[in-house]
This record gives sequence, C-alpha cells and structure tokens, in this order.
Amino acid sequence: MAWYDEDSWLTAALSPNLTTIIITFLIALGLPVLLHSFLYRTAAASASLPTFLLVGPSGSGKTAFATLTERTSIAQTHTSTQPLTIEALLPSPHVPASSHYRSPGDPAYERSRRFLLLDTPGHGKLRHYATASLSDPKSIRGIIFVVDAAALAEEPGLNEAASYLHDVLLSLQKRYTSATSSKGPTGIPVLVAANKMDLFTALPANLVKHQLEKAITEVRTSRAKALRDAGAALSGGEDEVDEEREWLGEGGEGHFEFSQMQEIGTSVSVVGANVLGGKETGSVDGWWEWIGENL
Ligand SMILES: Nc1nc2c(ncn2[C@@H]2O[C@H](COP(=O)(O)OP(=O)(O)OP(=O)(O)O)[C@@H](O)[C@H]2O)c(=O)[nH]1
Ligand SMILES: [Mg+2]
Repeated sequence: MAWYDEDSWLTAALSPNLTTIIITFLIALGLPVLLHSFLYRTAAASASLPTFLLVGPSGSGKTAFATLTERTSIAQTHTSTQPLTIEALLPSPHVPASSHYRSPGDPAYERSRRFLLLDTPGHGKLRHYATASLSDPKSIRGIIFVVDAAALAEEPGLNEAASYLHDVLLSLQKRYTSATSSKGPTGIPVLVAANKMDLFTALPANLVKHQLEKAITEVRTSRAKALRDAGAALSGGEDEVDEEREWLGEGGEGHFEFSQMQEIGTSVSVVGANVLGGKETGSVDGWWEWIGENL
C-alpha cells in the first residue's frame, strides 16, 4: 500500500471524513492547553525565592532585624527557640543588582525584590538548625552573621562570636573543597552585620573586623593543636594527622584574614548598623544595600 493509494493513512488524513475532523479538532484545542500547563508548572517550580540565612550568637539582634525587614517597624523580641522564615520585600531606595536596568513598574522588577530571611536561634544548644541549613545551602544566596558589636568589646562575647563564625566559614570551605565539579559551587557571600552601633560601648565596624580576625586566628590555632594532639594520641605519637580540610584558610598557619575566604569564592564584608535606636544613630540601610547587591 503506497502513500498515494486511496485507502492509505495520508489520504485519510487529508480527506474530509468525520474521524479526521474530530481528531484535528481535539489536537487543535488540546495542544495549547497541555503546553500551557507544562510551561506553567516548570516556571512555578523554579520560582523559589532567594534565601538569606541569619546566624549569629544569641541576643545579637537577628529576630529584631527580621521583624524590622518584614514590618518596617520595631517589635519586642524574645530568645528564639525555633527557626523562622520570613518573606520580605527589599525596602524602597535599594535596588536588586539583577534589576538595575528595569523600571519600577515592571512586574519582573517587583518580583525580583522579594526574598526570604531564615532566622535561626543563636543559643549554643539550638545551632543545629543553622548547621542543617548550612550543610545543604542550595537556595541560600547569602549568609548574614549578626554580632552584637558591644559584646565583642569583652573577651567572652568575642570568643563566642569568633568560634561560631569560624564554624560557619569552615562549613562553607568544606562545601567548596568537597565539590565534585571542576568549577566548584557558586560562592556564598557572608555579611558580618555588626549590630547595636547605637550603644556607647559598641566597637566600630573596622575594629569588629580586626578583632574577629584576630580571635578566629586563635580559634584556628587551638583547634589545630587539639587535632594534632588527638592524632598523636591515637597513633602513639608516630605520624602527623592529615586533616587538611579541617583548617580554615590558607593552610591554617599565620594570621587569619577574611580576604583569604576569596579563595573559596566567599567574600566577607563587615557593615555596622543598629536595628533599634532610631535614625539619628544610623539604621540598617547598609545591610539592605548588601542584600540588594546579592539579590
Ligand atoms: N541597643 C540595641 N539593642 C538591640 C538592637 N538590636 C536588637 N537589640 C536588642 O537585643 C535583644 C536581642 O535581640 P533578638 O533579635 O531577640 O536577638 P536574637 O539574635 O534573635 O537572639 P536569639 O533568638 O537568642 O538567637 C533584644 O532585646 C533587642 O531589643 C540594637 O540595634 N540596639
Ligand atoms: Mg531570635
């Protein structure tokens, strides 16, 4: 049966009989509907919002910042025991870096201003919420490490903040070094948000940076020593432990600087602000600006 025979399928498809008309009709109506639902579903699945993770020691002002961003007003906060996800819009004068050339009326512009803030509890026993999000940071666009700049002036506050920040940076480094692709994962930027600048005893941002770098150097040295001692005890003092990935930064020697994190694709910026205390002592504009740059 050739294609030009009277009873071939091609002849039937082009002849005006009822079956052909019905099938053509169904395809003409059904195809756009199917195509639409397929495209709509894939678009909706990829529309998960960029997330910024809020971490830091207890009482540093994470929840206060999250509520300020959500409601643009200050509210009384209590020590958190649960993580909290907040959907927010980037406040007005700040523009997401991805939308610099869009006009404010554009729906895509409005959409690009939306993001999620994931507030985690800072208490030592409740940090597993933060570490769980850090170990699988797929949707995380940036990490905001909030510190109380006044507490950093004292030894215990400084050491707590430094060891927590050390752990956060180390988990970012592990994620980078254990990546299987040759290019490495996209780096997650870190903002060290020095809060409570309204307080008289608060350290200025550059001093916050300096003190934290110094304290992280000490944390790193003492951890390295503990590891070496443990390794020596295990192997009877014979050979060195090869724990290269456990050091933070370049080989874990010498002075630690945040700029060493560039090697693992992580930029660390320190910006001072205060959530409470009114406009005259400054506000959190610098943090929102940073969010905008990474949005
Ligand atoms: N003076 C001053 N106090 C602040 C500022 N920001 C927050 N606080 C106060 O710091 C306290 C702790 O703030 P929270 O936001 O609850 O702290 P947190 O980081 O969420 O703490 P955890 O939930 O325990 O991890 C609250 O009493 C706030 O009022 C600030 O900029 N200046
Ligand atoms: Mg809280």
